[in-house]
Amino acid sequence: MIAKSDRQLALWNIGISYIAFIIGTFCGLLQVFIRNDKLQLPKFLDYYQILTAHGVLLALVFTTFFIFAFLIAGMSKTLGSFGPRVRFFLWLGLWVTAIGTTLATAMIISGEASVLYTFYAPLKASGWFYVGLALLIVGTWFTSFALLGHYLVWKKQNKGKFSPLFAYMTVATLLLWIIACLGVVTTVLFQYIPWSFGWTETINVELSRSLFWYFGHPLVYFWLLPAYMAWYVVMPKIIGTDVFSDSLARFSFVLFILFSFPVGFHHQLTEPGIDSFWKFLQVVLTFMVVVPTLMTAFSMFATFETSGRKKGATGLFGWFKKLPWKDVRFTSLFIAMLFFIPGGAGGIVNASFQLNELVHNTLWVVGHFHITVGTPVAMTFMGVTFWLVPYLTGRTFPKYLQKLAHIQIFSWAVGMLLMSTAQHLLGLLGAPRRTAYSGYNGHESALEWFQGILSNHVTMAIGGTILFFSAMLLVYIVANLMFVTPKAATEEEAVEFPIAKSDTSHTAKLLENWGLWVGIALALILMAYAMPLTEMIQHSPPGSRGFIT
Ligand code: HAS
Ligand code: CU
Repeated sequence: MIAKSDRQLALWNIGISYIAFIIGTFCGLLQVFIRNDKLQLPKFLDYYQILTAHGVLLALVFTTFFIFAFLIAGMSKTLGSFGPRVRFFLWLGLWVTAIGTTLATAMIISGEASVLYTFYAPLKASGWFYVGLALLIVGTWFTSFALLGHYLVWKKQNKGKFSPLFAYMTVATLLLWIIACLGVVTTVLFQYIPWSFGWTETINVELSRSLFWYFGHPLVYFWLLPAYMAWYVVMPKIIGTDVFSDSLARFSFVLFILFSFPVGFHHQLTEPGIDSFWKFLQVVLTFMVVVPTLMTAFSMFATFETSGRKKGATGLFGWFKKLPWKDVRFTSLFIAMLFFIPGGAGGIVNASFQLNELVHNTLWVVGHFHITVGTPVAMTFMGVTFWLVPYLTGRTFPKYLQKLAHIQIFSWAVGMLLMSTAQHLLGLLGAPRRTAYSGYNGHESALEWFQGILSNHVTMAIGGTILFFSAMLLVYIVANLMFVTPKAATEEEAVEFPIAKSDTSHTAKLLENWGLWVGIALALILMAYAMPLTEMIQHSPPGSRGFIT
């Protein structure tokens, strides 16, 4: 069991993440109904406001706080408890992030920041929204540097040793986050804040979007990598085996540091002002960043098979039956992985220069991110919640709650399957995203426009409703694990933090040479971005004064 103060830090982070989850999922429910023309919002709310709250609270706030809770608990678990200085900065980071979040959310709720979670210029929010975002990032930096400091102290005390796999992966994730934030911090501080407070009249739109996506793509891997940590480090322990290959796991994380950045243009393929050569280069590099995911998929199947064979499985697929299907910690992660197969495949479609023309700015993309971040990542976090919260509170996870957890996981899967399939199909048929009204094509409303069984806004709404039910069930489970279930009286009752053994005897020393990997990453960033960003500044058209919805 880790130190009490470390547990409190992690619990506060989880608590805030689930508050954001409650509000965010409620806005999601409103969303599918507005899309369906079934609901008139009260006068003081509008579509873009709700959509902004949904995206910011779930994609940015829920994920970030949950991720830091997981990393904090795991770093304390694998490297020992935090010293006073590290602990101070972890608390400071928590509060600064929370204040930034509150400020940004207040601006959204008061209708001063209906700019969606990508806050694309020329949409303009109140300056305080951007200040809130800046504080949010600064807060996460305090936390990130504190955790890196904790790692450095451990390194000093354990000269020549490999860091435990969990800590290694944490460092990789934090480096990715810090380098990614440089882009968004630059645009928020030097473009959005001066513009929104009226110190400058106009904004260079293309530059702001490019700096955003320089951040926005690695952001999706900042969500994904902690889920991969659970897959690589936690999953083998749950199914009774060791990490399949320590060096493969570490190398896949290194590849994410290298290739997550020089690819942001794959979100801007339809935008003018970027020479197609640079788009093409970044599209090619996007296909490079698929490699570490395929390595992960290989490694996972190998883990399942090794575990199954240990338990006596024979034949090609005999191991499948030996997996612990009744253990919700396993089932949640397994379903999460399954969703990533179509999710990632859709990503390949998006990233293909020509196919992107068809799907860009349609509901297809919304379908894509609900089966990447909305299921593989989110469901992995749910699976982690089921043991992390009772581990931190010292409470039990009784059988009846485990049953509910199974229902929660399955209902999320069913809801998401319906909603995202409908979204993908509607997108292919041309239903736009990021817009309240989709009744064009000669029809009065979207209801007349799409009449298929799956290509239907009603199917999407049914899926969304099931998801909301599932989300509330999850909140009920979390509240119980935090405050209600009995404290574990014996060792057996206590819930563990599952960490699998990882054999470092064949791992290359080079893998922990962070300077080298960050250096190569920076070189790739320069190669992909230096020229096009310079061109955007030199040949910028007159900037935009902005629009307020
Ligand atoms: Fe994405 C848009 C490309 C992964 C999240 N993505 C988004 C947005 C979000 C997001 C939030 O290139 C919307 C942003 C916005 O609001 O505008 N994405 C990719 C690619 C990958 C990818 C190439 N995305 C993710 C992950 C996310 C995420 C992960 C969150 C966690 N994405 C794009 C592109 C766009 C985009 C374009 C812009 C679209 C536009 O026009 O706006 C890759 O990382 C995916 C790699 C994964 C795989 C799948 C793994 C395969 C496995 C199969 C092995 C299994 C086997 C067994 C062989 C390639 C595991 C077979 C079994 C059977 C049952 C058949
Ligand atoms: Cu991307």
